[in-house]
Amino acid sequence: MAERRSIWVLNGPNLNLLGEREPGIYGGDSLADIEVRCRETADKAGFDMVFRQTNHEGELVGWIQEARADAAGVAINAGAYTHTSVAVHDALRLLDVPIVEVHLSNVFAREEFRHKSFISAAATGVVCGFGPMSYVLAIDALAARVEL
Ligand code: CA2
Repeated sequence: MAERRSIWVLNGPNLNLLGEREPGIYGGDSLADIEVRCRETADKAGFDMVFRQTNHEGELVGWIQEARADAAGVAINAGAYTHTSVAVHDALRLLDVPIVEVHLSNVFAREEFRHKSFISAAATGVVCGFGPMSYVLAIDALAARVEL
């Protein structure tokens, strides 16, 4: 059987604390719960999954560079770096595969500083506001874009 390709899901700062605070904004699921749903979704679509979280901008940039050699598609919730990071933007620009920007919350219904994203201009598309389902929708969208 041919080796399966991988969808990468990369998560930025503070997302390791999901489920512990602010369930009204981010829902009650932990990141581990979300990972389970992502793995199920990718598996059904015929893909393996790389799922990671970091609180460090440089590590996130390093993982995006690593994804160039392996990923069939990348879903990224860069957390607060969404609104600040030219480095993450530049790294994403170097990817040749589809990219979906993901957010649990509807960033456009929140504070003004969350309306600006450095990720969107480098992404194929954006999913926000659906809680953990944003990740599922992003993976389905990537799978639809990628040839197995
Ligand atoms: O809605 C999203 O997914 C965000 O990317 C989440 C980021 C926020 O900075 C973006 O504007 C939108 C923040 C993640 C913080 O995670 C928390 C986890 C537990 C408790 C509080 C925040």
